[in-house]
Amino acid sequence: MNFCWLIHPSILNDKLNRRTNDSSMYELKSLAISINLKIYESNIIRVNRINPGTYFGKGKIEEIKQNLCKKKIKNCIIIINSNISPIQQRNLEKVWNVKVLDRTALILEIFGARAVTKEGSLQVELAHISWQKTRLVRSWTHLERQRGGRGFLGGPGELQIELDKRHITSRIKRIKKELEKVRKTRELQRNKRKQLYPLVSLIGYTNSGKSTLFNKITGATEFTKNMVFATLDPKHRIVSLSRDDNFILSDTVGFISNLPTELIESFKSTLDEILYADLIIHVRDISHEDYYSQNEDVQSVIRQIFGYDKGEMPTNYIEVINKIDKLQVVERKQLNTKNKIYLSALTGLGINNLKKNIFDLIKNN
Ligand SMILES: Nc1nc2c(ncn2[C@@H]2O[C@H](COP(=O)(O)OP(=O)(O)OP(=O)(O)O)[C@@H](O)[C@H]2O)c(=O)[nH]1
Ligand SMILES: [Mg+2]
Repeated sequence: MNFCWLIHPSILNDKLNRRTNDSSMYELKSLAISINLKIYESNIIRVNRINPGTYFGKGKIEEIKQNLCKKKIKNCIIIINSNISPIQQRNLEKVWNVKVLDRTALILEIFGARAVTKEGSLQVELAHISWQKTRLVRSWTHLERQRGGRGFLGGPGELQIELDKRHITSRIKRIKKELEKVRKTRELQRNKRKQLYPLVSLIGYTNSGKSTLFNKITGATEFTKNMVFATLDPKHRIVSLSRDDNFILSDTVGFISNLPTELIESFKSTLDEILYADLIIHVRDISHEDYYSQNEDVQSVIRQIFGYDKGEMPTNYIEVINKIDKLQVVERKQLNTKNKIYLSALTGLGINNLKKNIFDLIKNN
């Protein structure tokens, strides 16, 4: 069992962060738990100014060191909910004498643990080594070994990438080539499916209920769990209303705030599901404290995929407002419109209405 110590830096005047410290910490905890890390300690630390060499100030670093020494914690990983530079990472590891990971490394690790198919594994590896490469550039002369990402949990024989930049570049090239093949096959399959039936893609923040909705609509039994990034590879199923009314529903990978750009880049073939969909359904969790900021995060990834400017959204896009069973009955304002449907994927409340809407929308497309 690996222990971790979670630190959420609350940065003074951080205008980009729309979440409360508590909800950021809650999310960080669910990320750590999702790869079986046992949380030893969690702190929200105020950071007035980011120190370029060590991220935190001297006092804080010393305080954490004392705490680590006092409790004789050895196999502990400190996870910082921000992006830290390789130099900051190295310096902190030196003082604390434990492994230090940042948010991107943790997300890459989770994706690595979830990858099942060859395509999924290739995509994760590409994301990981692309990220490693950017870190090599910045501290090439200092870093003898690269760590983080895949396999940091492993004991002896753990998979550490020790390739130099040249090797990484050629590996990136090879993976891209392989992924391009997969992408072409996928494109062929998609075209075949498209000739058959329209494609409807479910997207949304991780844990918003996409797979639960997918199962409810299709009768499938895909893995759903109160766990971030439960789904990595897209799944497809045909949904029929009548002989002439059919569509293909796809369930995709969930999004998260500050998703590493390397992941978005690497998951291109998976994200094509969204790009080529006849209808995009954004599944939102209305019971979540960050309901609004999650929406902004998802919309910003969609814009990135489509290459759109701020404020612009695809026209074939609707929202499903999920988990209304968690609201008080009086709160369940059933303000269904053509583009916004309130339902509960868990209980099935409102599902038939959604199905009907999907058929109407794709018919009039
Ligand atoms: N109460 C309630 N819980 C729901 C509802 N829909 C989904 N859930 C729960 O939310 C959790 C996440 O559901 P998933 O369907 O796995 O979510 P997802 O969006 O596929 O998550 P990722 O694959 O991680 O992106 C599970 O515990 C579900 O049981 C709902 O309508 N009501
Ligand atoms: Mg899922």
